[in-house]
Parts: sequence; structure tokens; C-alpha cells
Amino acid sequence: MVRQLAPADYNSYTGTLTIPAGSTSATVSLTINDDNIDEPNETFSLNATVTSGTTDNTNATGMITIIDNDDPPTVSISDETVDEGAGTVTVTVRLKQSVLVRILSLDLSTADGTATAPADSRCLYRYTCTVPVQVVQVLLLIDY
Ligand SMILES: [Ca+2]
Ligand SMILES: [Ca+2]
Ligand SMILES: [Ca+2]
Repeated sequence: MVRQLAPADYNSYTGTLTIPAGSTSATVSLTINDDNIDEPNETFSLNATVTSGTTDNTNATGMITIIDNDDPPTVSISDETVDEGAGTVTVTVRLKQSVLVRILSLDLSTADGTATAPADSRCLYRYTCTVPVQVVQVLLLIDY
């Protein structure tokens, strides 16, 4: 009997295999599924239990490694236009062309253009300022 369960990285497999007398091997074909996720190489195992015949061992395991073929995601930051009176500006850090399966950490910093910090920040007309850098809100989105 052969049946396949829910597919993901590979299709699970259950079946029986016969190695004929006079032979030293037989093969089984397992289905590997190509996804679009940048991820570490993945492994699964094929396990066998001897149900008839005489062998030195009754169980054997083979490890299958699936080598990832997807490029890592590209990071981009949105360009924004904001009114001076808005107080804050929301900037989007976006990942393109991949689905995130690992946590991605970014260090963020601002750099002066024609605007300078902190003079052009929201602290301009305040006597005290406790915000060391221009405040930005970051929203991490994922493009599928
Ligand atoms: Ca995969
Ligand atoms: Ca792929
Ligand atoms: Ca992949």
C-alpha cells in the first residue's frame, strides 16, 4: 500500500519494498516540493523496518537533505512625504521576493539631507527634548 499525506517540503510516504533474491538494492522515489521560501537546508528521514527475511539489523534510517534554492529577500525602505505639522512619519521597511521564515533584525539610523536633526525634528519649539533621534515608526511588511 502506498499513500501520500499533506504536501509541504516533501510528500510523506508509506509503503512496502521488496529486494528480490540475488539483488543487493532497490529504490524508492520520494516527492520533493519546490517552494519560494528562503530558508535553511531541510532534512527528513526515510525509515525502514525489516518485516520478513533475515538481516543483522531490523531497522535502518536514511537522512535526506533538501538544499534550498531560493534567493534571500531584498530589503527596501519606503520614500515618504510628510507635512511638518504631522509630528511623526511612518516609514515602511519591506521585504521583497521572499517569505520570512527567520527573524530579521535591522539597525536603523537617520542621516541629514537638507533637513537636519534635531532642528527640524518635532523638538524644534520645545525647551526640553528627550528624543535623541528623529522618531520613526517602522512597520515590517512581507511581499508574497
Ligand atoms: Ca522548503
Ligand atoms: Ca525554491
Ligand atoms: Ca526554499
